[in-house]
Amino acid sequence: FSNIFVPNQMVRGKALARCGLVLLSLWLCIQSVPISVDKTKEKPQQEELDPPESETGLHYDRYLREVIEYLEKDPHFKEKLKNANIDDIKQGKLSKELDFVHRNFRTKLDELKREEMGRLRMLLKAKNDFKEGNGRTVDHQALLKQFEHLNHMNPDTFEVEDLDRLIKSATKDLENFDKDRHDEFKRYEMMKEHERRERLRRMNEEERKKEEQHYEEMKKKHADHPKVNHPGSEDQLKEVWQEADGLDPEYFDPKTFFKMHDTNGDGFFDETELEALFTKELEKVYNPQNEEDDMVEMEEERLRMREHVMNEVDTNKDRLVSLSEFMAATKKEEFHEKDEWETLDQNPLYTEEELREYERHLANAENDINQKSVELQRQKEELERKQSELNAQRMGLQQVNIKLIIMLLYSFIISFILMYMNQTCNCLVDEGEPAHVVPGNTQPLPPTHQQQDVPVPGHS
Ligand SMILES: [Ca+2]
Ligand SMILES: [Ca+2]
Repeated sequence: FSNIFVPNQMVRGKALARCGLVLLSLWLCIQSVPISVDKTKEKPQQEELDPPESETGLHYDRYLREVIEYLEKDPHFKEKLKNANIDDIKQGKLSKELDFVHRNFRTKLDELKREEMGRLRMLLKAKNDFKEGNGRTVDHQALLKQFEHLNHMNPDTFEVEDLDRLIKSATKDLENFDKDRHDEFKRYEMMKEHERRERLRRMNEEERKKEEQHYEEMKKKHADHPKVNHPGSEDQLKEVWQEADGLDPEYFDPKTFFKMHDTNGDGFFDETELEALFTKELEKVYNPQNEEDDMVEMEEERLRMREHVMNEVDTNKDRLVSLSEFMAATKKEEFHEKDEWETLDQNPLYTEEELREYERHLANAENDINQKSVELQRQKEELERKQSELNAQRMGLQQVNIKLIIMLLYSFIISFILMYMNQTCNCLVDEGEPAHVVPGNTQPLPPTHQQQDVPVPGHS
């Protein structure tokens, strides 16, 4: 029994050991599979889970989006926005910050405008040189380089008409800056009103009554100010002459006034120089310390004043007031008129219909954001679901791995036991046990195992 058993056990032991090795390599293979899966799948998931920049949840998204480019460069507002929660924003707590942003918007436009004004001045000088017969000294290539967006111009021919076209184009650009500022201001006012109404809507009746009363009081307080002189009128200029320049109004002289306030001495009043003349008038209406005075409105008022004077005085429409244009204006009848300037709060800036349209626009923008937010939420949940599926798979694989390791250990233990038993059997055979020829073994048996030595029954 044991003669047949031993070699069989050895074969099985070897087979089990081989099987163990196969299982071991199988286990190693399986172990490496989930790792490679995770590496390829986890990265895009992480990227998709990051909320995109547009998901601000802001109530006044459109308004903000328009100025967001400036904000990105503005660490002050960026910090404020980062630390504000959505309720704060919806309750209009950021509106003060938006005023600040609005000023930035205007400053940016002003900067662009100054550049444009500089180019306009270059053109005017070139035109003047042409008129005086110095056309050959004009570097028209350099001038054209300033107006690369006007590629319809032929750089080979360059006449006074070309300069006129360039001036017209530059002037149009400048008009656009003013128009942008007006539009921006209108939106600003509509947003302010919209925010106010939203705030009222959230209040109880008592709070609302109090708030409305306060609003009316502030409006009255704002409207209560000294007479604002008509911009460009004798009274207005005399006030500057007296209060800013410290001169006696009895000796008011327009030509001296012009020379004093042409601060860059180029012989023209440009827009900035003109606007500076209105500061005295504006200070009568606007004080940055007062709750009821909005300094954004003050700048809009300044713009209106300058536009008014330009319309009246700049007869050749080059957006500059020459000394002769100025002197001509002081000789007109209107120059001596004493009527009061109507400030912007005296006339409605927008109709109720325009406000409703603007609010619809805001609501649509908010709706878009909400939809995006819902979609993102859905995507996030989907990703989380996939993630948990992956985790479950990984857990399952780990359990399989543990089972395989146990099996492997078993197989090693069994093969070890078998090998031990095999050795024990061999020892017993060596001590005189009869042995049979091992099947397949062609080796001659040792002499002690010769057949004649073995007693055969029936042969004595
Ligand atoms: Ca000037
Ligand atoms: Ca002019």
